[in-house]
Amino acid sequence: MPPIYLTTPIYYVNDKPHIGHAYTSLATDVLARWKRLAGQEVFFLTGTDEHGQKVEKAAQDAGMDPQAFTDKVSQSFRDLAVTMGFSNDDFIRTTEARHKAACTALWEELVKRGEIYLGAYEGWYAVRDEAFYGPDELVERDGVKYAPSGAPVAWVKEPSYFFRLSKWQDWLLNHYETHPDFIAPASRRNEVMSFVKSGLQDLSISRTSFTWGVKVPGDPAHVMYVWLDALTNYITAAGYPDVNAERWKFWPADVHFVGKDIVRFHAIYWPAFLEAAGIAVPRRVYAHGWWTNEGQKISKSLGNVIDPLALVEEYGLDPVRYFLLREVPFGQDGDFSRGALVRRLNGELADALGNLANRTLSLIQRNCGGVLPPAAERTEADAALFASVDTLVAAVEAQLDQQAFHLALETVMAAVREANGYITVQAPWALKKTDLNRMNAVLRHLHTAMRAYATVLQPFMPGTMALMLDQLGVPADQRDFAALSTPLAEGTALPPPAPLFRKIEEAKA
Ligand code: ME8
Repeated sequence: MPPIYLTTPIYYVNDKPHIGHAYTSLATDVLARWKRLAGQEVFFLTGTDEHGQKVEKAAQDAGMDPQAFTDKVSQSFRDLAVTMGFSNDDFIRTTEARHKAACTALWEELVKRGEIYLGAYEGWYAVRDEAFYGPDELVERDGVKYAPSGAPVAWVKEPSYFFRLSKWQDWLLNHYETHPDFIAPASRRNEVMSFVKSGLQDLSISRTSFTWGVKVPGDPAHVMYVWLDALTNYITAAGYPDVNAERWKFWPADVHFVGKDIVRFHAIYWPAFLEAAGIAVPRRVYAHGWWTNEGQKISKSLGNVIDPLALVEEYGLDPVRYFLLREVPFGQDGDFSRGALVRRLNGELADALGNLANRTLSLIQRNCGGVLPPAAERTEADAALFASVDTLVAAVEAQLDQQAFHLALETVMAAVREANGYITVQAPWALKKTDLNRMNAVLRHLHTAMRAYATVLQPFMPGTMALMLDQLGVPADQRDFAALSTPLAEGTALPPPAPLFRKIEEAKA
């Protein structure tokens, strides 16, 4: 199986992480964990974007030297990764020497190929987005001009190097046509294509009005445009410019996970830079939607920023991980509501999944001496249960390969509901007196089903599913997808079950 490379955006260190940052990295983490369980070699990268005017200004506002400031804030993103259970293989910072070397090498390659020229930039710039905008994209309110993102823009005039982006317009359009999976979901693909069709201008890729960035080789009065610097992180971590590096085998990236706010940079500038430098372009850019908080835009000024650490503290890590990917179709905007989180936690995790495990495992304790009953024949009455169990890995994988995390979880939950129906109808507790063999068979079948559910849910809820697999007596080295085809040995001793999820009173939500 080919190795797989998954990335998150590298986050600006102008402020501490919030739920939006946790969300993108969580999705990436789930896919990375899934592919490892499927036996693939995975490289999962995240990190921080530390240069540019926005970060420089945040450091000044904090009265700190920019490097000391970025050291501090970058650490809070690393702490978030630990708290959220992210399994990233590397954490890149754009202030690292390896990254400056990669940016320098890429710049030199572009110069060598005649893709960069010196000129002067005159136009609108939004520091908050670190982006240039055309006059037709702006709206004016109270004498201030704003970008479509809501960020105020200012007029900038300075000498600048340019990248010949306009030259790549037709190549880009052809690439989108011939690689229909390159940008997802479809709404974003359409948006990007119509933007490119409307005409691309050459891109200003250096600045002279501040110094916090990677210096342009041979012209240190210029620092590189922060987006050229930032996007390069994805090849830095794979070893660029050393194409003999161990990690270069991972390039091109399989999926760049991003939010919809930064799709333009990833789906237009990035493939153009790479193609112009003779480097393979990534396979896919997936731009997910935007979270609001109880119906409101999340913003510092509204004081409604959701701190992922506080949420985890309150509800536990795995319910939060589950909720974020379950509640909202990946790719669409979604609203964060505590009530919705509590309903998912109580209804699906505690009641449907947790109770199923608890009931079945308690019966095995009481009626089977705490020992796994032997593998049993499947009867007609077991067919519906196994119809979903036997196809679960393939069905969930097909959805995850489309980044349809919500559908993947719906598939697992539909299977769990099937098992809940099965236990009610089969009523193994009543079989104790009437048909001991059938009771054993039903409990064994439920055990097999739950092993499958817990195995496929590991990427979403690693900690709790490890506990569930412990309770199911599944050895630690038999928890990948391939191991599902080998039944557990008859007579495996199962520990006494304990509740997997704690219900929350709705009133407290
Ligand atoms: O753009 N809902 O960094 P950034 C969902 N440094 N996702 C959200 C969100 C929300 N309300 N808020 C943020 C940058 N995100 C650049 C990226 S990559 C080479 C450079 C997530 O700190 C989402 O993934 O502004 C979004 O794209 C990203 O955080 C922006 O993070």
